[in-house]
Amino acid sequence: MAVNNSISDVAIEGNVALITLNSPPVNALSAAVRNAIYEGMELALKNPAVEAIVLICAGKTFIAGADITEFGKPIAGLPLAKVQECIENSPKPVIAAIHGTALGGGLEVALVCHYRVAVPSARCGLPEVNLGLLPGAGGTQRLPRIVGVEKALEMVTSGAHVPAREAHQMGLIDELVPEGSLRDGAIAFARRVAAEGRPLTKVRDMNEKVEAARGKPEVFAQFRKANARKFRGFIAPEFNIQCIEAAVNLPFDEGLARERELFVELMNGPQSSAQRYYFFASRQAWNIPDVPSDTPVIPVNTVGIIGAGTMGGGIAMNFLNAGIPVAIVETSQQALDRGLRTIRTNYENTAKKGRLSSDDVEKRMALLTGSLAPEDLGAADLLIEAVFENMDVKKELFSKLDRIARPDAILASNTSALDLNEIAAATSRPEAVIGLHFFSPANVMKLLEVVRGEKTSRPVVATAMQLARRIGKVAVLVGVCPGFVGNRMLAQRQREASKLVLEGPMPWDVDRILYDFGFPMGPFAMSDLAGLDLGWTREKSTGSTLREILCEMDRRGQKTSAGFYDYDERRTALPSPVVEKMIHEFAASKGKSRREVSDQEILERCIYPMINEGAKILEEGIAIRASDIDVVWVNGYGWPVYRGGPMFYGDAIGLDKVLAKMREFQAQFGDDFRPAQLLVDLVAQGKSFRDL
Ligand code: HSC
Repeated sequence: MAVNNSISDVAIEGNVALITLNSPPVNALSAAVRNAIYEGMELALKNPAVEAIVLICAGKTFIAGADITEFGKPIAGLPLAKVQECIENSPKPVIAAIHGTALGGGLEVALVCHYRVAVPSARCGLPEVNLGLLPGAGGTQRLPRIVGVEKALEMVTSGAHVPAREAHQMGLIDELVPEGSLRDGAIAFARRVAAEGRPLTKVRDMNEKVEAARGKPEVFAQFRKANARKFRGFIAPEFNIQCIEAAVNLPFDEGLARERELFVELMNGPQSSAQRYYFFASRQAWNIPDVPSDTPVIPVNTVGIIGAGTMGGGIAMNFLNAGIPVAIVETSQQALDRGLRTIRTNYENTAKKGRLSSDDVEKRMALLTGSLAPEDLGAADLLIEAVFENMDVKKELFSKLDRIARPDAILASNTSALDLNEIAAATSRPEAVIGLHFFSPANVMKLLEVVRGEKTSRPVVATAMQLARRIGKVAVLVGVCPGFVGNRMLAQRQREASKLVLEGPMPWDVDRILYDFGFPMGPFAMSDLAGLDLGWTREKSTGSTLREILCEMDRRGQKTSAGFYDYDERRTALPSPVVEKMIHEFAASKGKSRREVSDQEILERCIYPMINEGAKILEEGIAIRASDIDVVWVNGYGWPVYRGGPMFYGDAIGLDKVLAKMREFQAQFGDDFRPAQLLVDLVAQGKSFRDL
């Protein structure tokens, strides 16, 4: 007998009922899926021939969680809790058969099943924290009952996807079945459970592990302390911890009620709203309207990199990590040796931390070759230039690469600000030229700005985006303008920060406000880290900016233990009396009288011009959508994801308020604050960036 509708299929295989869910792309628990599970259960329970039930999914994954698109909308269909009760209280054993990922609500459904089997490639996790949430369907109460409090704390606050073998060792999975044999393996397991009359295990009744942790508040205190830096600014990790505490200290049903209460609070709060927005924004960024997914791509099997400096080396590591051979070219043997040595040292340091085997270090290094002859890059499919930022140098290099590279090769520049169209014009194949703006350190930072020149061909764009995915980057397609999206907006913040210290606040005041806002560090700490002498020379220094004066004083940033801050031997940044005095003198020499500037003004002066610049970027078509700008800022500049990104933040404040403040600042401080036409128009129409 078989019953099916478009979402699920119930097949009876002898004494086993197989409920197969089929709701692409990820079998999320939409109203239809919840209803389908319930109906499938009813059918299986009613059938006297059925002695055990298997819940399995078609497609690429087991249930990957609640349907996030339903959040914030009125509830339709059966509540998940009712579906879970039906499974957990079933008089016939229910077995979850897991492949792909059992995530969030998906794992919570598996946890109400009496047993769980999985293929080795499957992964389990409760990633709700990454959406600013907590597992709201009993996950925080059931997980610690199986894996213990420490592991549960780790899992719910990191959102990590635990591989099936590890989950099996933890007791989360009862049996691993061979890859590719999930259906048969699960049916065989179900038959055994039925034949042996194994108990209908309810995780909710397994109290041993939570009782063991009762009366030990220090476990939670230590966990909070150890992770304070990682959790800074986020609300969800703390709420997740409180739920595990509830699992330890309260009876199951009370713990469940506490979990639900905290879930609802998070769901209705601003952080989850921002993080859920970001989830979709980061996926949306891959869609390029005029470059559909069937656009032909150019095979990239080898990469050539020009420049073995910090940037070139970091870029090379991305490809080596993905198993793509890299040839790297430098101008002197010394620079080449240094570059290759740095790459090896980086890998060896990772190996020392246990995150890479020494075998893997050697495998990666074996894919790397160095040379002093650019001609050696003639066979590469993709050539990436990572030399210093000088237009003449880049143009000369590209014209040379044009002569060397294969006719079908892609020529990429890692420029962070220069005009890509001008660089492309130095070649006979501007359609093959693209910008790949990696962020430093290039082997660590997730963001890749893919810069589309006016002549870049669609296959070249499609190839760059696909390649970005292959090397694990978050790619955002941008157009050509000075600084592209990220650095162009950053310049606004830097300008205001520099102006502010001449008006009243000290660098550490400005930094504190931006740090408290959620950035990893403020603009002055960031400048100290990068080095104040980037592009500075003593010969050409005119002492006309704070930065130049600091460099002249040999305060060049962290590397000289002094910059805007003083640094102690542990690199702790300390407010500097020398700098304070120097700023007072400098401001006086410019005729600036100092005033009290409120924290609020510091924040608005730094952030609103960025939002405004984002609007100009959209107006000019440099970014495809406002959410792409947010993806750039979250991944490239440490914008706190719980604030969505600058454009989301602008919408959240209200664009009318941003505009009013920009006008007020314009009247007070001049045209640096001229509002973007798009901002003016959106406000006039009562719209937000999200409506675009
Ligand atoms: C949750 O489960 C809350 C629970 O605790 C229940 C609470 C009940 C509360 C009641 C109490 C009152 N929903 O990533 P991809 C889409 S929260 C909707 O590119 P991959 C995605 O947008 C959830 N859509 O694929 C994309 O759509 P597009 C916890 C979802 O192979 C497409 O699927 N779960 C969705 O690289 C493909 O996605 C998670 O956080 C969802 N849950 O990765 C897991 N998940 O094609 C979130 C995906 O139109 N998902 N989509 O762009 C993931 O991590 C990844 O998607 C996977 C697949 C690893 C599953």
